[in-house]
Amino acid sequence: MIMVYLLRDEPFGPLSQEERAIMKSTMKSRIAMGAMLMLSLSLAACGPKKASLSASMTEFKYEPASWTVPAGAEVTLTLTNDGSVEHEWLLLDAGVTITPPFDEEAVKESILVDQDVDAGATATVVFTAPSVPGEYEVVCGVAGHIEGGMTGKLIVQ
Ligand SMILES: [Cu+2]
Repeated sequence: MIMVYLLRDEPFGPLSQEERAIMKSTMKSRIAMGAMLMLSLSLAACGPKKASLSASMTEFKYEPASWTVPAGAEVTLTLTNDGSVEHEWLLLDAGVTITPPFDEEAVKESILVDQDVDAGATATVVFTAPSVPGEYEVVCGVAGHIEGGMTGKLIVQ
């Protein structure tokens, strides 16, 4: 009402029916535009975060051996096996740590990501990072490799 009065030639005169109608439709379109702007901003803010990680695998380590990702991010992990035997990148659920020897059957419910890579090969795996921040253990499940030191950690922030 105040804005319309200020725009009028006769600032303090009464509003005609036509002026009321114009004011009403202007308000409506402004509200619609505002709602659309807020929607597009919230969509941009809520889109999935993305992270790209990589690791080289050799006997018996990951390089690097720790990776950091935002919670819930869509992660693209590229694994290159620069060693001479098969290696794996297994991500374990929160609170799960492995005491060798590795028994895959015993922890299979807790394996979030399981990627094997043949010697000399490269593999890419896409997964969703855990939604709960924390440190998640990564191990190579090939017999004897954890004992050899082939472990890492995924840090979720
Ligand atoms: Cu290995």
